[in-house]
Amino acid sequence: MSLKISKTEFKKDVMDNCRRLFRKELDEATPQEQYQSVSYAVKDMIVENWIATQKQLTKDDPKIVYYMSMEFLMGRALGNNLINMTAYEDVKEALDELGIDLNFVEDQEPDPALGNGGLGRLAACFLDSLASLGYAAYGCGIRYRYGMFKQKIENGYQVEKPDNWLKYGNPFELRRPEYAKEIRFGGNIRVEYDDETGKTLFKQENYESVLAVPYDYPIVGYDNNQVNTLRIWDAEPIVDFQLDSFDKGDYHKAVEQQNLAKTIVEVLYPNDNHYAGKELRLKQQYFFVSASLQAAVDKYMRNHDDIRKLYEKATFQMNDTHPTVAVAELMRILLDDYQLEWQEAWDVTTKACAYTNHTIMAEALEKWPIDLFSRLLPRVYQIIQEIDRRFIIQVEEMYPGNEDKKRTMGILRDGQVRMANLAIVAGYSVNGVARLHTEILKKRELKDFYEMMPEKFNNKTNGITQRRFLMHGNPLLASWVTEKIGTKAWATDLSLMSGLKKYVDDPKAQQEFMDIKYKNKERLAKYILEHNGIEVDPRSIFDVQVKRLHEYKRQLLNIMHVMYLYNKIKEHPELSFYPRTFIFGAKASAGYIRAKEIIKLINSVADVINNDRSINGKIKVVFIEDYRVSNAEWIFAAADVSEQISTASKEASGTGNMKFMLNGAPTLGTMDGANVEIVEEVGSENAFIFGMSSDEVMNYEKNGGYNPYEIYNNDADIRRVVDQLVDGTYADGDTERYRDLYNSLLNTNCSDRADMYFILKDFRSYAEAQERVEAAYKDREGWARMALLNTACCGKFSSDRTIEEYAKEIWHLHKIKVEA
Ligand code: Z15
Repeated sequence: MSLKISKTEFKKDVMDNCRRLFRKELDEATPQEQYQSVSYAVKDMIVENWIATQKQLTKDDPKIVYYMSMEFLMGRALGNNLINMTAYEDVKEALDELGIDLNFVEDQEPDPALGNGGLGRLAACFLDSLASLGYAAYGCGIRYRYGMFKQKIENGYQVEKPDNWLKYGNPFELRRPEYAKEIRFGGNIRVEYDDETGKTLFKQENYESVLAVPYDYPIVGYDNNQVNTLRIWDAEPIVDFQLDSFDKGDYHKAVEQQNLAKTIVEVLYPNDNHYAGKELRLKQQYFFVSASLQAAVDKYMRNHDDIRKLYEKATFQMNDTHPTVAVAELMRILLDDYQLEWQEAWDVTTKACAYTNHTIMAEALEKWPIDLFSRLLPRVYQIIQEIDRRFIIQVEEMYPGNEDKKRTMGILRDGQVRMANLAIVAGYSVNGVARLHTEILKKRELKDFYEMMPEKFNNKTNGITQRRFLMHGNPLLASWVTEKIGTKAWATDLSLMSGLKKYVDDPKAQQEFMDIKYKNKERLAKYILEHNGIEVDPRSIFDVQVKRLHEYKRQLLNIMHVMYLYNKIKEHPELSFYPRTFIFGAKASAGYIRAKEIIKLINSVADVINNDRSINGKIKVVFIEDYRVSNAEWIFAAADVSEQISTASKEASGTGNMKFMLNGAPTLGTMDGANVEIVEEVGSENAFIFGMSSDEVMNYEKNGGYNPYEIYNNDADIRRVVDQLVDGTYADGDTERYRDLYNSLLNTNCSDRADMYFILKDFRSYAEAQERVEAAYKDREGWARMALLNTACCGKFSSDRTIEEYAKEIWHLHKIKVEA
């Protein structure tokens, strides 16, 4: 497609925008104003295709998937849109002619960060693939006023700053007040009997309500004229809108509703893999779910007449348990607004809702206290009671007298509403996100459900979009791949990367590949110098762990291994050691104290080691501030080693692992999540695998853990590192600063199990794997071959493959074709 209009016209659009919006010539405009002027010109081009897509949808009337998610971690839109419009080069040239650097302009866009980590970024990759593959899809979510916090590192500690991403407005969004919906909270339900129809009516009274107003964002498909929609909801107070007449002029109520509207979409909860049980969070969930379902049902009813067949044209994918109140809300709409009988409504709901599980971490499971839930959502709660009642009867029929089954599978138990159980009972599909994860769900976590309804369970191994994480993030490697395999078609068919296999032993190709890696390392080194003031050597091994900070992901294992290496170099300066740069990037949830201690530890170790002239720069440690989608693109491109070292069984899939692989960084990791499948694709000789297996971990857990003192007492190197947490080495003599971390490993004064995440248990095995990395890196051809093979074997991990599987096996969608 490339640029739809001439370069001259595009330039004129940009200049006109600048005049109209800011009353300035381009060269007088601030960088932010330039960014806006360019983005509005790009949006104008997108809008043509957006309209064409809507027309095509009306014409074809295909089944639509609604991807319901509390999080969409989109990252910057401008560059990505240009890539998918195949207009990136043309626009770059046009701007060059105006004396403007596209990269600089891109850098002015705040990262839309309406997500925490893996789950939110997965949703964003899925939207990209859905549009690129020609499927009709809406993303449904919340337009948080503040997204994921900005991370500052002050004196080694994480400090959170608000992310005011809408400060200058967003050129790509479109407010759609005509589709606003009313959302009701609280109050009571009055039961009315309608003499005429003989039906029982449920009327909510004394409720508070807000107006949900949608904002649409274009999701540009790759080179196919298709533009899908991400619809995220803002909350506004209802001014005189359907307020019962006696409420009119009720000042208190007006203020209340104003406050509710303001607070509800104020901020994204910064927890990843952790449930906090806050009432406001439940309000957020119901708010966007109810609005999205009302909109979907309205849309359907505009050109169909039988609500009983809704499932033929709409399917709702619930991204984790966060939107699973959808099940009951859809029932409510069908029962109360459309007057269906229970069985009819249930039939529609259970054919339209599907659930993805993303974790087995117990602390992530959503279980709402019944009193809170029923107070906030009285009618929805009644419906859940009825779903549970009927389900328990079914369980009793299948397993007469078996109380255990009811205890594990019941929805309402111990004063709680268990959202996962609700999703499984009502969903027609339950999927895990990597093969190992799905097996663990079937064999352990959800065993009883699997035995009762095996047909619902399936696996969909995660994937990532090569458009953002190779084409945009690593343009050098992208062009090289195109040249080598002789086609750009890998942009929508990543399996073509296997065409690189014939070059893995070709010295020239190896050299070119490593030269590109080197250039990307220089680019990152420059970024690190500018942002951290630390000088790193691009010739050293870039060993990278970037992901949310969580104990199960074991950043602590990584940094303790750095401490171990440092001890070794200090003690044996004569030993050969290949220079390494250990790069970390991670946000800790604001209230996760231990995670924050680990960030401080990493920065303290960095301080000590980076300033020790005696080790000749053999080790550098860098903590990249504010790890986010935009700098992630550069980090993956520059990585030599991909650290994927979670305690086996804990990381459901991981997706960073795939982004590293795509960019030619071998995995140093445990047999966890999708690592298992990465190793299967690339071969175990092209990865560095270590540590306990998931079965070993789960067996220890069953038996109450292990005794870390056996390791502490018998391994002097490990003991020394553990002791250094409390001897002041990395705390200016303070022996207490890391006492909690020390305790977490050895269990003095600690409520948890000792070393819950098996850090000491896996330490030796990890250190040995790290030695294998060093040896392998020293063999330059061997390393080039291995790195190249990782890129060559990454085909399976495109989100295009994942989405094709969802579309065929769960959603049953057909493609549309949008003409230019
Ligand atoms: C999150 O980022 C993930 C799971 C969750 O339950 C929540 Cl609340 C947040 C992650 C998994 O930890 C990760 O392994 C997986 O790759 C990702 O979801 C996408 O499936």
